[in-house]
Amino acid sequence: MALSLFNFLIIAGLHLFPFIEAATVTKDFNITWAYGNPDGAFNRSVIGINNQWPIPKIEVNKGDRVVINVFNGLGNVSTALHFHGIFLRGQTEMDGAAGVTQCSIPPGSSFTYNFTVDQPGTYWYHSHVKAQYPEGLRGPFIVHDPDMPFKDQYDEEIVLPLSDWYHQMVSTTLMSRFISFANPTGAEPVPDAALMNDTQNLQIHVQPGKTYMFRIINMAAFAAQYFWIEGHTMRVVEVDGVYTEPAEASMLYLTAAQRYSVLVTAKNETGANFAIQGSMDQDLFDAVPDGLNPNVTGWLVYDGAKELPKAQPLDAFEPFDDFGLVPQDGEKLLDKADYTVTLDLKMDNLGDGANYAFFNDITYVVPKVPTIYTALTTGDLATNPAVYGVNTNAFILKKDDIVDIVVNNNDPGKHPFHLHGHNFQVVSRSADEAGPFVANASIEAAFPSVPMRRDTILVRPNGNFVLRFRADNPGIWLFHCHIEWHTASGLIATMIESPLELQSSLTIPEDHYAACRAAKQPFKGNAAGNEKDFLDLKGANVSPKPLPAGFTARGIVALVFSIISAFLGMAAIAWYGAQPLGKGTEMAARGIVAEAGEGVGEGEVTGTRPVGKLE
Ligand SMILES: *[C@@H]1O[C@H](CO)[C@@H](O)[C@H](O)[C@H]1NC(C)=O
Ligand SMILES: *[C@@H]1O[C@H](CO)[C@@H](O)[C@H](O)[C@H]1NC(C)=O
Ligand SMILES: *[C@@H]1O[C@H](CO)[C@@H](O)[C@H](O)[C@H]1NC(C)=O
Ligand SMILES: *[C@@H]1O[C@H](CO)[C@@H](O)[C@H](O)[C@H]1NC(C)=O
Ligand SMILES: *[C@@H]1O[C@H](CO)[C@@H](O)[C@H](O)[C@H]1NC(C)=O
Ligand SMILES: *[C@@H]1O[C@H](CO)[C@@H](O)[C@H](O)[C@H]1NC(C)=O
Ligand SMILES: *[C@@H]1O[C@H](CO)[C@@H](O)[C@H](O)[C@H]1NC(C)=O
Ligand SMILES: *[C@@H]1O[C@H](CO)[C@@H](O)[C@H](O)[C@H]1NC(C)=O
Ligand SMILES: [Cu+2]
Repeated sequence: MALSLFNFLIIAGLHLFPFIEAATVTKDFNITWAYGNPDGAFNRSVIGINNQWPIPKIEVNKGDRVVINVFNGLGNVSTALHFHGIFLRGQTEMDGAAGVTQCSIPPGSSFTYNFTVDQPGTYWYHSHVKAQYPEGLRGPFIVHDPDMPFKDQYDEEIVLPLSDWYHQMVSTTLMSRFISFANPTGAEPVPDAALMNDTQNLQIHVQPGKTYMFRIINMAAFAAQYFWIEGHTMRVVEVDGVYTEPAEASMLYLTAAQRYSVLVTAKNETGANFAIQGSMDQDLFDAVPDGLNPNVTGWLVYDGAKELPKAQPLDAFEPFDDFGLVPQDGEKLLDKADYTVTLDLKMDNLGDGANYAFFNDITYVVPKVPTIYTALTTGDLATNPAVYGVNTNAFILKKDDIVDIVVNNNDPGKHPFHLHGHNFQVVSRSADEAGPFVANASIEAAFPSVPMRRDTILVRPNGNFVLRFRADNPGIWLFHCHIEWHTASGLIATMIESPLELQSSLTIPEDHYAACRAAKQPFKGNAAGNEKDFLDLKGANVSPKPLPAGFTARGIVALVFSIISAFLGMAAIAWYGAQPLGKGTEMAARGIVAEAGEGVGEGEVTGTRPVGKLE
């Protein structure tokens, strides 16, 4: 009786409200190399889709099913797509994190992402293979909502992605320079330009008196941007997919991966046009190269015949503080945490002389077996973090526990952290230089009663934050810095949420395993691929060994400097001798590097890298 009444209601509902029936949005994406020159200064290879770059915006309605048939047409590199901010409830295998929720898709292979979207808002999608999205494989992912609470308050919407941009290849050239004994301080490559909608000098034509909703997305590899529109104020109504009580802002600060929707009402007069300015946060850059233009300028154009004014110089940036935003749904501060994950962040050198990023003294190294497959194939031991390997920073979350993630930033840099599979309440965030978070009654009493929720949050230099969420989405979810350089140098932890439930609820589509087979990657057993003894991690992927005691970054700099002068010396000899580097010179180079290697961490600097470059 109850069941048939229920069925009746469902059927009646579908008939009465046919428009609530969800659609399936299908895309065929051939991921291919293309060319791009978005700042007009350098034409480079970029990663496009169907031979086009910029890649298409994905637009769906809340409730839709999304089917993306990916073919890796790149020929020389593997790939995978992640849908940033989409919860994928019950669909963790579609999260696209290579080495975590799937094997990366090798050239010539296909892979179908197939998932439903039950949340509205502004998101983006991007490659989640090491350092690949900065080559251009990133674009907006917009989820429209018929019940959008502010829909009567604006006339049109405009998707406005911001980004930084590099001229050199990020995943190859710049990455090998970044994680290198020749860069012991870990200085990140500085972008060559800032972009707005993957171009510069963008003109947005507006009509007097109309209100526009701008969906602003920072798709950067590295740089946060300040963003403002001269002569106009913005009303923030969404932050990372969460509607907010409207909040006035004259300037935003968007870290890599953050999004805001803002309402902007056009003036009634058409007498002038106004600069829209994005400006990269140069605090992030160790050294600002001469001639760098950190800005990207566009215009709100009221009258195409009038001038496009230059942006006014500013003495200081005073962005809106996101911490005070109040979610429109009024979700209250969750109860005190059942489980706290404390992550102490530092940057340091390892025995290969390169600089790495660490949580709790462990730098992330992608496991041999993607973590999801370890969770599915290690039986009851899937609740033991050891099976996921020593370099994955694995934390096991229990079903429906309230979880706090505390990050203590023991580094003078700013880092934007992102959690997959969830958004989180930001219950505490310190100022610069506050040191580690220490709980006490007064600080807990000061937690906001309705905290801001979002999926990407900045931790300030030598500061801390506390994030809170309910572990109600069984899955494998990364928590990582969204500066792609730091993701690559290991600033990642893995949240293993309800692994036993995953074992009974997940079905992995056959093409996921086919990608592993094509990539010759194991998909059973612990992180090392051991299918018999799950606690035996022999052969697992691990980080380089630590530096011997007493070695410092400063020591490495001195060492590297002496090696470089030796190379320069040899190059000069070769040059004056009008000879290419001959066998003798190369042997000499090997000798010098091997000598250096003995100093740095048990001969781990073997000279293969520097000599390889000479050859
Ligand atoms: C970039 O160079 C390629 C190869 O030379 C050329 O085919 C393409 O048209 C150029 N693209 C742009 C955007 O300038
Ligand atoms: C994908 O694009 C590449 C390069 O243009 C082409 O060689 C390949 O046939 C395409 N594959 C599919 C499945 O469309
Ligand atoms: C792959 O091919 C692209 C386009 O030809 C090239 O720019 C890139 O350097 C290659 N990458 C690797 C890892 O070989
Ligand atoms: C997507 O998943 C749904 C639900 O599992 C299934 O019915 C459908 O056939 C799948 N579509 C494709 C193209 O794989
Ligand atoms: C941004 O660029 C896309 C093409 O890549 C275009 O369709 C869209 O209209 C542009 N947006 C704005 C605000 O100009
Ligand atoms: C523009 O004109 C409308 C209608 O006359 C008025 O309500 C509104 O306040 C004006 N806006 C501004 C910014 O002056
Ligand atoms: C970048 O923009 C800011 C704000 O408009 C301005 O103060 C600064 O001088 C600009 N920098 C350059 C190099 O143009
Ligand atoms: C509690 O912590 C806050 C923030 O660190 C600090 O300012 C305050 O002095 C502490 N209060 C007590 C009673 O320890
Ligand atoms: Cu970082």
